Amino acid sequence: MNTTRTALVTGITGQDGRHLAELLHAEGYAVHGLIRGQHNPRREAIARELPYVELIEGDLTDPTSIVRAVESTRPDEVYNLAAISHVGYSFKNPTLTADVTGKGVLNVLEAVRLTGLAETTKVYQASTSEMFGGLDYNRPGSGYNEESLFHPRSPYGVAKLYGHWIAKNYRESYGMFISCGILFNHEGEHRGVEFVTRKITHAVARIKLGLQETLELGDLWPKRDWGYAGDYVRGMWLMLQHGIADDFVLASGETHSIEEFLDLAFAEVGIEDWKPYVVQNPKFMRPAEVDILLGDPSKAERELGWRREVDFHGLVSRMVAHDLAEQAGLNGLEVPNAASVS
Ligand code: NAP
Ligand code: F7E
Repeated sequence: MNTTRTALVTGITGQDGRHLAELLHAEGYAVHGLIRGQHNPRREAIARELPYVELIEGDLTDPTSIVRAVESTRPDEVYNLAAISHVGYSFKNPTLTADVTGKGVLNVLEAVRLTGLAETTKVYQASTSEMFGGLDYNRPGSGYNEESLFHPRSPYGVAKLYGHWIAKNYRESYGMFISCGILFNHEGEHRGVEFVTRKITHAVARIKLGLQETLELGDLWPKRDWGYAGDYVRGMWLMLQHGIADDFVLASGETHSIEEFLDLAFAEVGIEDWKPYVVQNPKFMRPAEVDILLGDPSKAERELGWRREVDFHGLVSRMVAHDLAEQAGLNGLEVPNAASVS
């Protein structure tokens, strides 16, 4: 009898998809990854770096393709990570964001139901701290938890809130095992360069190597609760191994401003004063901002035994080291040591 467990991961080409595929493979799963588009530029990288992943074509906005993906793989676990996930982009493309990040969740849940797998297949839904919004009236001093009020501040946050509630509704209506991870920001070497942390570490590496002169950013005062993506995908997996389907916050329990991130990132390459290198550009500011996010992960720690291993300093340090090595390699340069500041 074949006892290998099967997982279907949407968003396989994204940051979390890559970390999660590694974890699931190490845990002995057969991993299937949903990939979209006629020619996805990330297909080759996935095939090279994650050769054990079976890629299956589909788009979250195309229900038929999702039914086909679920039917052909009959997964024990579905991890729905696919989304338009960039908050700034969601303001410019709100309809697409609603279709993918919101209604796409319904397409996944319906696919599981229509293929007769509602009683056996477990589903993870990627919910987000962006659903809270960081406003004074709903901001608890000890950090947002599973009971906190929602007040999303972007088309992305609103679409995610629909995904969150439709997932809970299917859990309650049909008894499906669907767990929602309310994850605070998590970053790492696979983070897209359009997100602020990787944009900074990528630029810091290039500035240190003499490949770039300045870094353009938006507002520097917002605060985020940042953790390492590798720690957070373990939490996703733990949610589906738990006895009960539920909602769980994953967070570091600390909050830091973008200025603090800049301090640490530039210090990693020996630059103590980053101000001459950073230019503020309104182009990167948003119509509505989430001022501060701080999460309280005590439920996940207590009930799932989840712990983060990488702290804020460790996160910045590993991202800068990765980008220095990558940029040096790409440009045929030596990796400099931090002390040799130009
Ligand atoms: P990401 O790097 O932006 O990856 C998003 C993935 O979604 C990509 O694989 C992308 O594929 C795929 N996708 C986009 N539109 C699609 C469509 N129409 N059909 C199928 N796939 C589509 O995001 P991430 O950081 O890994 O985050 C994973 C999930 O967690 C997302 O749902 C995100 O919203 C949520 N989340 C992230 C964080 C965080 O801090 N990272 C925190 C809370 C929640 P392409 O390569 O084809 O574009
Ligand atoms: O912005 C500010 C920006 O785009 C963080 C997604 O994974 O986490 C992420 O959403 C902060 C914001 O992440 C730039 O205004 C300044 O205050 O890195 P970000 P995010 O918006 O927090 C949540 C939890 C998700 O669920 C999302 O999917 O940084 N900021 N200057 C900038 N941000 C960007 N991207 N680029 C700038 O130049």
